[in-house]
Amino acid sequence: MKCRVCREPAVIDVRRHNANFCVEHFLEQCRRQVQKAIDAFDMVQPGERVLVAVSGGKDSLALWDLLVELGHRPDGLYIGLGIGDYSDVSGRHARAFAGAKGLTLHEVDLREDHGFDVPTAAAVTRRVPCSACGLSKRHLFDRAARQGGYDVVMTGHNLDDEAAVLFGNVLRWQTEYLARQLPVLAGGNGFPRKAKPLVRLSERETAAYCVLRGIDYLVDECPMAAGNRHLGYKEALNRVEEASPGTKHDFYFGFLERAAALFREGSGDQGQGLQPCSRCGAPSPAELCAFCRLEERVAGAEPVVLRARGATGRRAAR
Ligand code: Q46
Ligand code: ZN
Ligand code: ZN
Repeated sequence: MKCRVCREPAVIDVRRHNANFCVEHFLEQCRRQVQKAIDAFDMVQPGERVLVAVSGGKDSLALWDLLVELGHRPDGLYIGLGIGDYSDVSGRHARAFAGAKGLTLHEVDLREDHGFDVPTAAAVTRRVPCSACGLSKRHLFDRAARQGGYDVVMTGHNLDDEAAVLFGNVLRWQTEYLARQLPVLAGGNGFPRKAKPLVRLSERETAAYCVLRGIDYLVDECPMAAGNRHLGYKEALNRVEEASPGTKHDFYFGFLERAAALFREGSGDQGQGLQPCSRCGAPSPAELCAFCRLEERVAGAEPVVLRARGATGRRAAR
């Protein structure tokens, strides 16, 4: 197996590009794919301030590193979700990376700063954990960007993530979601621009990037992801990709090129017709925003403690 570029021994094959790469040229390929996504979708302009959503996993750390390599000076934001060891370890990876690179990492802790955590919110609301978790993350990233003067929030969603979400949205013809499933969402009305510069890289490639760059990341999946439909969609697409390399890419980028505009009419902007939340000031369709409603509902509830993978227990309220 030889590198496509230099013919030296290769360390990775990328079947969808029908190519093998040595370390140097694989890293170059990753940088090139991210730059291509940034340019194609106008994700960031020179001089703009970038905030990276950092979870401590491979995708967000690869993204942060790649942006620095490409000449940006992005800050990171880590949100402590209170998901047991998973959160403790992920926070350590995020801090270690920031410390080693001399980068600024902002932190918000749901339990300390807002009086609840994801397992408790899931128990109180009786909904899947990803629901309160996603709502909290969106709210807190938007708020950090607003308060910190950041122009764009970047997240580490990769090609596998986006293809799986698209697959789920198509299966149910969720046209509102399809209208907003873009690698970049314009900002405005109190919201920062949102961008996903890793859409041209697969999960396997972001993992390989971290290993080859010596970046330590949290390998474990979130213990609360069980039952998340997207995992099933990912597995299904992986089987198709295995039999026919390039399918995920064609599915996702074919959607962007040929179908996305059909769903988009009047829904490209975030937050039209919203008013400031009376409690936190975030743009909101109601007097209280969804995050403040969640916080009011969950704060003070008996905290749920994750004992082991997937198992939950309760501890006395503080
Ligand atoms: S952290 Fe949160 Fe994810 Fe865990 S609870 Fe779901 S959304 S799976 S990226
Ligand atoms: Zn090479
Ligand atoms: Zn609010």
